[in-house]
Amino acid sequence: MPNIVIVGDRDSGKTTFLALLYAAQVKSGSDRADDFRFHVAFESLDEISGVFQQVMSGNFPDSAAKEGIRGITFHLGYRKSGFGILARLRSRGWTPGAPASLRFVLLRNLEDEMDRFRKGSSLTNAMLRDVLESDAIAILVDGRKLVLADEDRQLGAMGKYDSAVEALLAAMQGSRGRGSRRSLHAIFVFTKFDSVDPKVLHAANLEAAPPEMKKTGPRAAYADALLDHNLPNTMARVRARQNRGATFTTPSYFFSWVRTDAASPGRRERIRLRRSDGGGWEPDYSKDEYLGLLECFWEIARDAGK
Ligand SMILES: Nc1nc2c(ncn2[C@@H]2O[C@H](COP(=O)(O)OP(=O)(O)OP(=O)(O)O)[C@@H](O)[C@H]2O)c(=O)[nH]1
Ligand SMILES: [Mg+2]
Repeated sequence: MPNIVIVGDRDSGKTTFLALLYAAQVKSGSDRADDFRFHVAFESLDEISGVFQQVMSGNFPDSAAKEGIRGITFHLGYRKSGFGILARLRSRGWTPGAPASLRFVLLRNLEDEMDRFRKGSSLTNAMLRDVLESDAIAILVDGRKLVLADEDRQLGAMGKYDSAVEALLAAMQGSRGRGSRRSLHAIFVFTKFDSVDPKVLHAANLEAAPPEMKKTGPRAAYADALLDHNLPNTMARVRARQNRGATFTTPSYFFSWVRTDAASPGRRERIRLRRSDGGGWEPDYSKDEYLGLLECFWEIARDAGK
């Protein structure tokens, strides 16, 4: 089964991201439920449905829900090749086929994990073995922690995160061994993009919103302008041609945001709700980005299954 590892710093929006991914998936499958199968592994079912219910009612995951989720299995129905989910939603043309499974492994405490790995006492952790053998890595980048100046990055959380991610990528490549033909995919997901510092975007000469998904060139340039500065070691690793070990394919980029209502005395910040297409309410979030991301996962599952 193809594995995708999801990494993110503490408080970077990991749980919210998984809940919104689940929401996008449930939603896109609801009109043709039989074609689009989605399951969550038994051990994480409670947690994922808990956080799902929370975001569906406008709450960020609470601290009780934050701790549980570690691994999630999606079973994905296949679409006809060249027929994306966005097109499918428009036209309703959907070819049922054998479902593929995709397992997500959520790696938290990345820095501690990589410290241990560097000291050689790793792989006692079964999770880390799954991680090293993954086909893809989704790297969450906290939009609120993006900075302008090099000193800020080195002193702040981003610098440490950058080294930890870079170390993990190196380990994933190394564990593939020489001449491995399976490709490695890197997917960058900017979280909390609704609250990225406008000064940071301005300094990088960027618009407030990223170019739309189908404009892959400008979109990559937009993301790279932020990533090259904030995750320089990670980006160098992703781009490097390897003479041994696996090489990364061209990265994909997605942007996650929600609309919020500010906290008031006695009330936490809330996710704003909007009417959904099929009636009812859903969180006001970057749904197209999540559908694009699901599509990207499908492609990885399909390639890995070949
Ligand atoms: N404005 C805004 N805030 C967000 C967004 N996503 C997460 N947050 C805020 O970030 C907090 C942490 O989000 P979580 O999803 O719990 O983050 P996490 O990485 O799972 O946190 P830990 O499991 O504690 O490491 C939330 O309580 C929100 O306050 C977003 O898209 N927009
Ligand atoms: Mg969490």
